Amino acid sequence: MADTQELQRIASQVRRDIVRMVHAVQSGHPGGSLGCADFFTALYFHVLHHDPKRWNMDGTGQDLFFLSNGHISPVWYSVLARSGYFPTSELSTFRKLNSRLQGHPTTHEGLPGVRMASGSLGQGMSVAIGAALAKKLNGDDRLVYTLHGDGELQEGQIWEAAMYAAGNKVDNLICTVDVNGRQIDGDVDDVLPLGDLKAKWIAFGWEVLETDGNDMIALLKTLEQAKAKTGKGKPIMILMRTEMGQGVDFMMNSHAWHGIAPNDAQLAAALGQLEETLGDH
Ligand SMILES: Cc1ncc(C[n+]2csc(CCOP(=O)(O)OP(=O)(O)O)c2C)c(N)n1
Ligand SMILES: [Mg+2]
Repeated sequence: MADTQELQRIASQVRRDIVRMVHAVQSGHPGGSLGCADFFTALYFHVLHHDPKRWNMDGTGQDLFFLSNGHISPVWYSVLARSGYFPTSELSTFRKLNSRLQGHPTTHEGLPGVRMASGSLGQGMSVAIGAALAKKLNGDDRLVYTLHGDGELQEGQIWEAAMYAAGNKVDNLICTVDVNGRQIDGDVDDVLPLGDLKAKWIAFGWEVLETDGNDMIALLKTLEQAKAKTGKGKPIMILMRTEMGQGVDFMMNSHAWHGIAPNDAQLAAALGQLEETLGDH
């Protein structure tokens, strides 16, 4: 397991991977990816019980992760490659024809680490609940994790799933939300306000934790607390405050970089702010 300093160094390389991947094909979603780089690094390099070398679709005996906001695939692909699911050289095929690294993840290409197609928002929690219930039926005590966007929470299916999970005591499930306050067209508060998210999840019967999703120490602590709350009859929700574009100054403080690619000069400026720690792909 990596320590905090090592995790921060990995996250810096993951951020470099993200901007380089999106720049190379001039398409993709850097904003949410950069904001979630610390979470993905913590999850894959410290929290998950997983064995990339023995990856299989069922994941019996391993923790599972489902990315519900599939548009932030660059951060996931980088972390999957950096943790050994496939060669980092494959990151340069992102969004190309016939690549296993499609803009929105799919299972069709058989990319190790991906167990669900996503991109159409709102579906991941339902899939994760099914997987969590299957683990219970199989006597498998490993956990199921998800990530959702805050804009994604405007999907009705999320709240059906939320009711179902609490009503059926799916307590081996840790869901997380990237609360960056932004979505594709603007600030969440301007598009469709979510109100008091903590109160909403509590009212739906969930155990709720809040953290700073760009503070590695806080993240690790909260993920540990979440794990300690499993098996007690309630599903768990972690609301993570993040900054869209975190780590690249001109990509922060607005929704502008939700889904656009940097040009050559912007790439150079971004890379100047992100230390190369593990070697570029
Ligand atoms: C069902 C569905 N409706 C609309 C979209 C289009 N869409 C893609 S990303 C996005 C914004 C989602 O906001 P959020 O989850 O907060 O992601 P962020 O912008 O923070 O990365 C939308 C509406 C979609 N992918 N799926
Ligand atoms: Mg958002």
